[in-house]
Amino acid sequence: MSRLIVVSNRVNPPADPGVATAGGLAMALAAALREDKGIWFGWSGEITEHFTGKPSIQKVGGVTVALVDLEEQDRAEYYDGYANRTLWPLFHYRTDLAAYERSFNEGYLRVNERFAETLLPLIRPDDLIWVQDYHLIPLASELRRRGVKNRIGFFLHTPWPARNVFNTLPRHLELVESFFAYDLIGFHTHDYLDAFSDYVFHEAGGEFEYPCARAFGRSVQLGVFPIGIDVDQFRSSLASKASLDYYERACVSKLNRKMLLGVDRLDYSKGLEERFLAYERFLDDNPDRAEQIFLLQIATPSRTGVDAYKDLRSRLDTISGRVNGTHATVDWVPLRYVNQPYRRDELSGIYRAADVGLVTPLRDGMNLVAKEYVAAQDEKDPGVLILSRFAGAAEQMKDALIVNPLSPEDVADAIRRGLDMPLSERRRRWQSLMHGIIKGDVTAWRDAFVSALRDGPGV
Ligand code: ADQ
Repeated sequence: MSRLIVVSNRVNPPADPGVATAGGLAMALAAALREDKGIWFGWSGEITEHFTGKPSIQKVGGVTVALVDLEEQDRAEYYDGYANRTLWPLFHYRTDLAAYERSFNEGYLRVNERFAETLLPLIRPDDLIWVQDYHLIPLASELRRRGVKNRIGFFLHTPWPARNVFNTLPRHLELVESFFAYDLIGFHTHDYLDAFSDYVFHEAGGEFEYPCARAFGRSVQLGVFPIGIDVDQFRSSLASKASLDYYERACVSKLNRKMLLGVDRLDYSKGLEERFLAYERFLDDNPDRAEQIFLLQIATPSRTGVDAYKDLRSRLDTISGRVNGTHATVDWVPLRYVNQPYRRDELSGIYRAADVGLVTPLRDGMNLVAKEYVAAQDEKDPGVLILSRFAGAAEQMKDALIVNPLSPEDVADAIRRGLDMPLSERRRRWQSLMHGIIKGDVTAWRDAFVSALRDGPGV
């Protein structure tokens, strides 16, 4: 039986597979690797003076992980540079924030070569290789250059942007050409797949005949594999002590008010600023709701070394200060803005206590918070999900209240509708959303991708 080799920028199998603090993605990949006796390969997060090309191999939670250290220049150019300051903003339509520096591109290609070099001796002839995300797009072409004939798949966790956004990237054609060294490319949504094939047709002179794109004299299979959450693990975490404690703390602190909830990494793609402004608009326009509601926004800082993230944080501090300064009373804080990180089992209790989940990214590959919010609800009295049309999740979660996050009025209307929604409608919408979440859980996602990679397009 073939082994699975997962390659990602960072490697994070849960140390204890029974504890529900790790992400669903890490749990699902780790489970597959344990079953297949596979390997999870990636950057250790450590910096070394001189790159050695020798991985350190260890077992974590029953999974074999192979880690490689990088040099400081690699971290600066590949990770902070091309991944976080070029591709991330570009793939989220923020060309205004994208830095197009040649050294970043050189660092990106160098690290992909280094990954290939270090991984090569670990590969057996019938292994399946599954590469995760935008950090490692050129990895397959580097492996092919070194003679690897194995089936290699790639999954993109972010959106794939429209052609006229993507082609603002210098050397965009080269990056797309490197995709054609894969056997299979997976996207979260049809929209991203269409945008990719549109690029192949118009910019690369290729063609797309379902399920294969052809260009550069090669062919690659494309597929839509919407990621889900680990529903069973998530639902069972609701019975944990941490979850019950946080549920109770949140309920007690509500003081019979309705709670709106946002949970995000502090990232400009998540639409936090626009969400605060929409909430401010709601408070301005609905003075009769004062003291009856509050918004709890949990936004844990990420990529704190990048200027755009520091700027965002200071703008959010300003808006939240203004909202509370204008609207708060002696015993009511309308916006509770929290930067502290929470564990997943703690979060599940907080989700359950929320009457409205506000998930309004400006762009998001999928957005798992939307699915976790729904999965955490009490089926007898579920809350309402407000979801941005620009999250990949909106392609599946049509029974959420779908909004345009750029329109404060649109979001404010949905808040009003969510707060007033009758129980029968909340239950009907929740049942339909929950059905989709169970059917498309993270195991279904992983199995669908791995079988498609193993079996090929069958044409
Ligand atoms: P992220 O951008 O990190 O992931 P998302 O899918 O929303 O976005 O969250 C991933 C996980 O992080 C969730 O399990 C969530 O519980 C957790 N998380 C988010 N904010 C948190 C917080 N403040 N505190 C604690 N935990 C938090 C990328 C893409 C997404 C895509 C995923 C998976 O950007 O679009 O859905 O990968 O493919």
